[in-house]
Amino acid sequence: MPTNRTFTMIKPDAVADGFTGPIIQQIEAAGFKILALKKVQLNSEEAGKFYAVHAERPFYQSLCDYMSSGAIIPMILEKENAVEDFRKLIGSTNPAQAAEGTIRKQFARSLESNAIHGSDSNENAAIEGSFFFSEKELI
Ligand code: 3AN
Repeated sequence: MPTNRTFTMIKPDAVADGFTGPIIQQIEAAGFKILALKKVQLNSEEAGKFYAVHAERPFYQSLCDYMSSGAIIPMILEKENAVEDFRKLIGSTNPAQAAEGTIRKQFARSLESNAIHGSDSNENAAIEGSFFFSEKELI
């Protein structure tokens, strides 16, 4: 995946709370183009595969339960410097510590139910994006 792309998911808390529209509006207003988007629900095995990198962390099972508890909206986004700029737009992992105006500050419920995911590197953006989308789904 080229370096001007990143991967995101609106998480079950934000979808259930009715924040899909406002979050997408802020993503587009920040200059990101949506290349691919869908609404899906993972089962816990699929969530476990997605978060395999966290398998040894104490919160892993809870994270997998939460991420499979409802619909999510995965997306592939395009913008110059996409990975870094998107991490700034969403704010710190813990919404209590996220900067004012960031998506997590505005819409997240808690550290675990933190509204949105953003890839942390170009390499992970490519891996995570291909978990949900094939190249031909990117328009
Ligand atoms: P980020 O999503 O900001 O890159 P990661 O990759 O460290 O953060 O964590 C992945 C997800 O795991 C977070 N989005 C959050 O839902 C959950 N998580 C991270 N740290 C904790 C924690 N200490 N307790 C509970 N859940 C956590």
